[in-house]
Amino acid sequence: PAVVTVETSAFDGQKPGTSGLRKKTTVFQQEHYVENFVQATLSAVGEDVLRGKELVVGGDGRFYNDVMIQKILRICAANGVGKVVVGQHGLLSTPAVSALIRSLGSAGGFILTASHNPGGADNDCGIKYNVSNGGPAPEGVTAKIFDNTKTISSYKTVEGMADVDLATCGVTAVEVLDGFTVEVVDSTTNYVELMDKVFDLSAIKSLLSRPDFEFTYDGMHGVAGPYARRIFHEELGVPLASLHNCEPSETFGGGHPDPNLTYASELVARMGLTSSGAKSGASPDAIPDFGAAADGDADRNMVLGKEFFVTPSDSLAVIAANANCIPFFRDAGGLKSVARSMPTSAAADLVAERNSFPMFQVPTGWKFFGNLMDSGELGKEDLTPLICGEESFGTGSNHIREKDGIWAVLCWLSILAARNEDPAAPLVSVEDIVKDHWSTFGRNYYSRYDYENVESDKAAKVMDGLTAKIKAFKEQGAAALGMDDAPGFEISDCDEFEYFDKVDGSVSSHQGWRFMFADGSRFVFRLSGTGSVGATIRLYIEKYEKDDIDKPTAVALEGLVKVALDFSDLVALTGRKEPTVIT
Ligand code: VG1
Ligand code: CO
Repeated sequence: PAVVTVETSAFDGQKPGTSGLRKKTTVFQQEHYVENFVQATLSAVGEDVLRGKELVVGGDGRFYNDVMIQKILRICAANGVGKVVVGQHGLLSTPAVSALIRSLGSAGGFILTASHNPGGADNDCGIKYNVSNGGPAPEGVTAKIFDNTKTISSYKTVEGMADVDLATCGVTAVEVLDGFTVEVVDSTTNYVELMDKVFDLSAIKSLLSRPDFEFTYDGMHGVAGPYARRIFHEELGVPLASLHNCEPSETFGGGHPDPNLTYASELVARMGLTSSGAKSGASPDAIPDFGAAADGDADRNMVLGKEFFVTPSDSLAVIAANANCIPFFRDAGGLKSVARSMPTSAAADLVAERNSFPMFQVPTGWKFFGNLMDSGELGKEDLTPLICGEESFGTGSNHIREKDGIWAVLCWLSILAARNEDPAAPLVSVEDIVKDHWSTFGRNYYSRYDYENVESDKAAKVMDGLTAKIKAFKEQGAAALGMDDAPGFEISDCDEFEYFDKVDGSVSSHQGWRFMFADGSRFVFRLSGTGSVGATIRLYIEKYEKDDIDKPTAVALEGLVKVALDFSDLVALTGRKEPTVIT
């Protein structure tokens, strides 16, 4: 095999979004497309940093990942990388990559996933690059990658290098440059060892063996499946029949591997709910006590109780409030801080306030949490242990530098185990735990409306209108907003969210249009950064009630939703009467 330099020309639009580069599979299949992006990434990280070093590579098993992995191996070899560690069959979940980079001390890693976007020849592919702390490449690195993609004229690869067998664990050596090796490792072992350190698995096992507690999991045909089988079945004794869709599929079984009330419909129905979160009327006896699902790359989680949906924002708050049930936090002397993305509800803020620890609000996307977690190492105040989360079904902590779907489920099982220590007492349910939480802290009614695949120019019109309103408010006050026909809803402040990262001094602007009301309610508009066609508009709606905690969410938020839609003129400007998904 010989290193060769291949001439290429730049592709438009290779800009990493909220979480890596995501495009239609056919876009990735263009000649040189993957090579350009991978070379641009390695060049951005720097040959000096990578020479002789190790990288981790794996993905969620979607269509075309196998081809991309072999391309990455060749380009890494040609660029002087010393070793690449690959998950068996090319499979590694996003949290498992983060964990592997950290435990091996690797320089970084590539994750082949478009996460919750559907897969297959007609759907999406994606590539993410994570850095040596195990977290997504920060803004500085992704900006450099994008710059490189615009000027690239050649890339290095290896000619005559056979495809590496990814089916068998072991080391393959390739005679190229100073020697290059590929090690195929079991996809789950390292991650399972970490979970064993973070949690008291024997306490969880006792809970799961209670005859009155039934657990179910839906891997959504993504990469969560192998981890679920190893942990829930082999370690914790859950019968395989309770683990659904846990065989990774190139097309996610033709489904949309996004764990929410709409796309995880099979699990939602099994838990006795409809896609609006209402009870379906199924017989409670036949409904499991706990259900959860993951997205394609297993960093997201949805948690359900019997006939009960836990909103991700509430889940974050409940986990934070009960962190001492989990050895990882308890042994470190308890939680030190909480962080959430801006659109996530303020439920976690209330937990932080009561416990007098700091709360951080960052832009959407996991990369912003990493600096907070590493603040101690960066010479600032150590904020760990830290729990963080997003309204988009993402929760995690500083055990790694990504959100972690299976970890979140184990957190909930730990809390349930702690509340159900007496095997003879009646079961304390997921619903009981959340309702207790609300009665202590009040309830942040919360909902997100997604308008997917809106024509980009129409979406831009909606956002331009909101920008103009913010400007009018700043210059002339609330009277300029023309909200006289919405009595009781006076906007007390509005802005475009901007984040100043105290740890590295970077500033991220235009991170969402926020409209706040005097009673703490708010609505927020944002454009998604993970779609592959057109634009997705997200509308986030939140209303806090201290005592009135028993209403259906749709009822509690009805007025506010109407105000937000009228205010933005979204329906007229986009022609969309209904959102694609409500979560
Ligand atoms: C979405 C979510 C965001 C999440 C991101 C990546 O981004 O809103 O909270 O971090 O997906 O998650 P956006 O820009 O489409 O709103 V994943 O599991 O898709 O890597
Ligand atoms: Co994901």
